[in-house]
Amino acid sequence: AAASTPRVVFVLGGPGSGKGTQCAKLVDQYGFVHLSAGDLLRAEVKSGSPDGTMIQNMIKEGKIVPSSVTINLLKKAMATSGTDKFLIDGFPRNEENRADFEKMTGITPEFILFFDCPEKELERRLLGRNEGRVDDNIETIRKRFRVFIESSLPVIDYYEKIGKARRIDATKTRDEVFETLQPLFRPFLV
Ligand code: UP5
Ligand code: MG
Repeated sequence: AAASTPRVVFVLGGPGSGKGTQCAKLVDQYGFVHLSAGDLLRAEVKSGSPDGTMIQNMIKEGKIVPSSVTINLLKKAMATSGTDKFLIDGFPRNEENRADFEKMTGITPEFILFFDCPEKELERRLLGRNEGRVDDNIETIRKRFRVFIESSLPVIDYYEKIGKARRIDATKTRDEVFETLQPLFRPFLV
């Protein structure tokens, strides 16, 4: 059978806004495949790939890895997944990411989620997380916040303007946030 065009939802929001947490819940209930761009990049570092050192340095500085690297990882993960419903978490982070993904895959998202949360709460969550991430220290966290505001918010604005952004109040509890997602994802059950 001919492969159908994948259906993609981009899950965006500041560092620690709950993207990974909510994606895990959505996978269980709606049968999406969850692709975290950050997780794919961290796995690439671990695998000892030639790009590994560059990627690790970018993550430590809170900088955005060149589009082609991230998009190739996403494309490979999509191709081997065996499904056609994807939550792409933490990507696109800048205008280059957004435009290159469209060019390299031909895919435009169904909609994007924007997990909105003030920095004070994001900082509290990131410093409370204990997963040994090289970017969960106050110095890198401040850099990630700055990059989010300067590079990632304009991407969210772009989707706002074309009516594709769905703003979610991410300050609520995990279960409350998940409740607010239900009406948006119900159409994917059919
Ligand atoms: N938590 C979650 N929900 C909560 C709630 N409602 N109330 C209270 N606590 C809540 O959650 C963070 C923490 O908060 C957890 O402890 C959780 O239990 C708790 P999580 O779900 O992990 O939030 P998330 O938004 O996924 O945070 P994350 O730190 O993963 O976001 P980032 O966007 O910073 O990280 P990512 O992994 O996407 O990217 C890391 C780096 O990789 C980037 O800085 C960049 O250098 C690089 N990168 C690229 O270059 N390009 C890409 O395309 C992607 C990444
Ligand atoms: Mg995450």
